[in-house]
Amino acid sequence: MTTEGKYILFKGLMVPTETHSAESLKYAAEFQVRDDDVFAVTYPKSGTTWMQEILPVILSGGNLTPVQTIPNWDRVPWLEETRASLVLGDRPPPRAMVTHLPYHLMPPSFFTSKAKVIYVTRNPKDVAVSSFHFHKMASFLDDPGTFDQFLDKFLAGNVLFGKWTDHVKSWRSSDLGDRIMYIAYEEMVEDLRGALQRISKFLGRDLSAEALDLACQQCCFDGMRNNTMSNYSLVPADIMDSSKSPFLRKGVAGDWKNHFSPEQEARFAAVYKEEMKGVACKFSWDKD
Ligand code: PPS
Repeated sequence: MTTEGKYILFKGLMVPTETHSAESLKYAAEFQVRDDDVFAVTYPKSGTTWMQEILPVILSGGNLTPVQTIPNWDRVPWLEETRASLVLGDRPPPRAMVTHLPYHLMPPSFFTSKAKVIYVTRNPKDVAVSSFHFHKMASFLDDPGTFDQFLDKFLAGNVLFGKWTDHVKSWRSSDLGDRIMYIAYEEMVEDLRGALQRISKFLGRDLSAEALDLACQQCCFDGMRNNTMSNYSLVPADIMDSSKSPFLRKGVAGDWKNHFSPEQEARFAAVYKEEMKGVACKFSWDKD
């Protein structure tokens, strides 16, 4: 089912037709997950592209060639997007993928596999701000209107992949034991080297101090902004217009403070409080 041609509804979730099709969603639903597959799972605008840079470097023990020569969407494809079937077929293990799917929409083979998951969470207020700017620069998405109008849509879940709270809750209540590692975007901003070490340990990779230094230079915000394979400059301006807002826009924690009015903050807080009721885990932004 399509909404104004720009989106397909997948199990009630809006996904863009620019990068998804009925076939790609079927491919994801029937995907045969292998035990050595690695998934980075994110709600949109929470650090997906960042993980597309980090995973190949760590999984290869520090080899920077893949991230410097292969576009992010092919090097670590989205499971549900059209590129996946084209690039994953004959890829040797370990296969790294990203996905925005909520837990219950992962393919059946995922649940019986030993595939590892890194779930990246970001302050939802910063997610809303990042998404607002993304909607301005991406012609395949609806015009966001004013920030106030976009915030209403975001809180109602009338945005890509539905509500932030539903996504986060689905993965927090997953039953994956030590197959899943949780990390916050804010932790990665604060201490990238420490984050890379945590991720390496989780994936059973041991990077030398020198390899870690190089990985930090490659995966930091400026490193990625200068990497044509990761900064979306390969995408034509009529699809993604960086002059309106670069994809790698600010890369900071707390930019919401430059966008939210006190009234918007209160509106957001009321919805967040209600929908996160009963969620045991506390996030760093819960004290904001
Ligand atoms: S998408 O469309 O879902 O794939 O977007 P996603 O990649 O998840 O999120 C984009 C935001 O992540 C920021 N980003 C980074 N921040 C800090 N350091 C690094 N290395 C980095 N790489 C990506 C990117 O700038 C977007 O956030 P904003 O706040 O808009 O800058």
